[in-house]
Amino acid sequence: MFCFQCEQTAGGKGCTKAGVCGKQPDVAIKQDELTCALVGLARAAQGKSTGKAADELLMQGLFATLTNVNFDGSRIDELKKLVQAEKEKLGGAADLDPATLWKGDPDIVSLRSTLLLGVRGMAAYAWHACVLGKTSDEVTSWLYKGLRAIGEEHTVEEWLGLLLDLGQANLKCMALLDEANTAAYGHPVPVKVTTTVEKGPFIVISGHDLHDLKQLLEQTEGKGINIYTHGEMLPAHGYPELKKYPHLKGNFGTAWQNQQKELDGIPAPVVFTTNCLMPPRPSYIDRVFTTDAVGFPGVQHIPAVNGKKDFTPVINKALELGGWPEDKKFTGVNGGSELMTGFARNTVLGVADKIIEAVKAGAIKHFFLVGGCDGARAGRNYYTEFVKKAPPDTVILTLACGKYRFNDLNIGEIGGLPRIIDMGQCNDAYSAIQVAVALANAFNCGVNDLPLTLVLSWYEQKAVSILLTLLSLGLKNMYLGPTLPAFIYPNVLNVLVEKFNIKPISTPEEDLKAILG
Ligand code: FS2
Ligand code: SF4
Repeated sequence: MFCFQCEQTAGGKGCTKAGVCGKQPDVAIKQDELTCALVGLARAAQGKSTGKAADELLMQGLFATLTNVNFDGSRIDELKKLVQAEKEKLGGAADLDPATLWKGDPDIVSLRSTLLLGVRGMAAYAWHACVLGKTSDEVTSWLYKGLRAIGEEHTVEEWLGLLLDLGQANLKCMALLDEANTAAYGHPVPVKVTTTVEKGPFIVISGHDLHDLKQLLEQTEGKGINIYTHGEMLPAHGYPELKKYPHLKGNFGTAWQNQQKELDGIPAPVVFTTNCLMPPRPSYIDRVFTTDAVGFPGVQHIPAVNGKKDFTPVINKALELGGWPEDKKFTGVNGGSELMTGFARNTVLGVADKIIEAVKAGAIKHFFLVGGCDGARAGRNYYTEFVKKAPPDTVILTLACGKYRFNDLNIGEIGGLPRIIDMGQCNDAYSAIQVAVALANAFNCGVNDLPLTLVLSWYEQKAVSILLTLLSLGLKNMYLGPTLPAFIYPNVLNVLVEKFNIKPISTPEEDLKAILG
């Protein structure tokens, strides 16, 4: 096997014996075969109009290969068979040879891999929009185009062009998902979320899929079961059409890498709707359920039948386990017991006047977007320290699961706005981009001229697609950590440094000094 797609890859180079994530070599090889079959499907689709079945399979097949999504070899095989059947319907084409997927001239391998990983990330977002009935020909056809490109020869310049094109396509994809989420559930509003779990039966739901949460809320209504979000599901509390359910009570746990400790022994089932699933320990594997692209051998899967999911097995498990006999208090990683979320673009732009005024009056000197993924690496406390050490006249915008490092901190307010502004999940980077563009317009400058610095943390492939979007928008001077991606080889990194002045994070003190002068 060979896999170097995530931040925790072995030795910072690549997993070759087994995944640090727990992915077994046979599954890694099957995922490569699935990827190559998807390239075949994309080839067969060239110049033809594809149907819903092929398009959805393309998204699901790519989604299943993301880090911490599907560890179940039989499900990967099943997907591959379906892909091959769709390919034949389109007249057939040769698959890519799996032996060539990660091999060749190092610069080309680096560029091609970055494109593939970006396509994987974008497919996940496209799928979330798709389950809410929103698709875009432009977005879907870019997924086919990206996959075809992986099986073609290109010059370095052409690869770089493809990466930036993907960034633009992913911006459209995130816009589509934003439209899907807000059309279905309304615009998020600021909300305080408790970390206390009330006594009695409950269900924990993790991942990014709001549609799954909605179905679970409907099916548990009036059954005496409370629902708690976990990980990237936290921002769901801000959506009016989800928060209206009184049994959506709070948030349990912190970011994904802590799940094996946090889920051990809880008297409740846990549903994983997307990444990030870690191999469940024997002590709680019988309480874990997966849906959608997620899978793990021996874990019960809730399938979608015509888009509908029947969560009865999860509900029965919650009733059987019964929850805790008393309310149970938990805290975030810094000891706080309340998490604030719901500051998506509509809310922030709604107070844009106030923000602009505060900047003009000097009350806000600088904005930081401290966002991205969390992970297990010790160096990730950089982000906690960065937020703690940021001067009181600065505002921290945040999104994705990396925020669990600091989202329970109370670092005060400026002009009635909290200094930590949680804009949502990783895909809500779209919201942050909209806010940055609006601020740039208000100040009559470019986004790079704003008093705004992006301090990003990455872990998996959705972060890759977002990074490409930010580059395609011409954003410069971003800080990236905790380490640079293994698939960005030195020559490619040089290009990114030259063109975009991307910097690896150093220490919070040094970086703050360099940014604020
Ligand atoms: Fe976090 Fe994991 Fe959001 Fe990533 S929960 S690292 O998949 O997509 O962020
Ligand atoms: Fe290794 Fe990450 Fe790939 Fe898992 S997803 S096999 S940890 S590089």
